[in-house]
Amino acid sequence: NSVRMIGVPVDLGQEQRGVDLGPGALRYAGLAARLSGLGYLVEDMGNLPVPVRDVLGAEREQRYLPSITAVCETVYRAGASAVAQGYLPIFMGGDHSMSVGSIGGVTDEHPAAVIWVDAHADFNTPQSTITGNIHGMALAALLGEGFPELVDVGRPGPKLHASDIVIIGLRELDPQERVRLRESGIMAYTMRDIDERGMAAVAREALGRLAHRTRLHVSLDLDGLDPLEVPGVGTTAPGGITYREAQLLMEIIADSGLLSSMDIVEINPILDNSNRTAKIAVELAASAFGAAIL
Ligand code: DIR
Ligand code: MN
Ligand code: MN
Ligand code: MN
Repeated sequence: NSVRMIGVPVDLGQEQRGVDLGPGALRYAGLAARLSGLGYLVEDMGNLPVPVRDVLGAEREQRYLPSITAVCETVYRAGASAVAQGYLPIFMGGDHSMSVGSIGGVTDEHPAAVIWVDAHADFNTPQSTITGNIHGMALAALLGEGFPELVDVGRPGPKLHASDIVIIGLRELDPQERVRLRESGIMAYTMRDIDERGMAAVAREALGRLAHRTRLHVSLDLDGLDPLEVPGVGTTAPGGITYREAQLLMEIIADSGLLSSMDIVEINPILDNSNRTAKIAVELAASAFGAAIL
């Protein structure tokens, strides 16, 4: 089995500086060595080209939509070719806007289910958004809603059905986004569900709901975890998934044998404490790819 690491240093989907440093943080935290230690052949293809925000002044009022679209097109092609060549791609963000490209790309030939681990639903449209930030619109775009440029990245139209997705760790929604999510039919496991039922029950039920697909993409937004444990994220929401709960989720995902690709997004090393967030992300990726304690 071969893994291909794909760096996507995009910070244009949100306002904080530093999330473009995520791919380096994951490399320094030893992602490649950790996965090769599990027996995978690991190829790091480096970083995809991403425009630097400081030289995109004129695009600011468009929230960098043209550049984000161009980045997502590049990510799409990298993801589609990795899958076509038999690799399991790991997309290292960058902010969550890049998932429009990564999830589009990995579903280029064959559909996949998606587990979206996040404090947020990223289910805004240009009409429902409060911040205007495109990282808060990524999942909506994958379902065919919002900016047509993003909806049509890689191939025209929606990339996922509502029944292909579960969100885990949800705890912060904008008012209109909440209405949209409730009407979408997407299954979301909130922090209350995790508190009441436990992560094991939530993870197993989530996989059961996705059993109509034979491939699984995990989109891991580190702000889904509790900011006390992972301080290196731009939009913190208190009361998140603990490190142990996240480990259990990844271990249960590994047991399914379905994992075919992964995003690791929203790591901001500038806001972090000695690269702790990337180190935790590496441990979670290792578990998702089959590391077991015993
Ligand atoms: C908020 C925050 N719902 C927005 N979203 C974040 O900007 O649309 N997503 N932080 O990860
Ligand atoms: Mn997100
Ligand atoms: Mn988030
Ligand atoms: Mn975010």
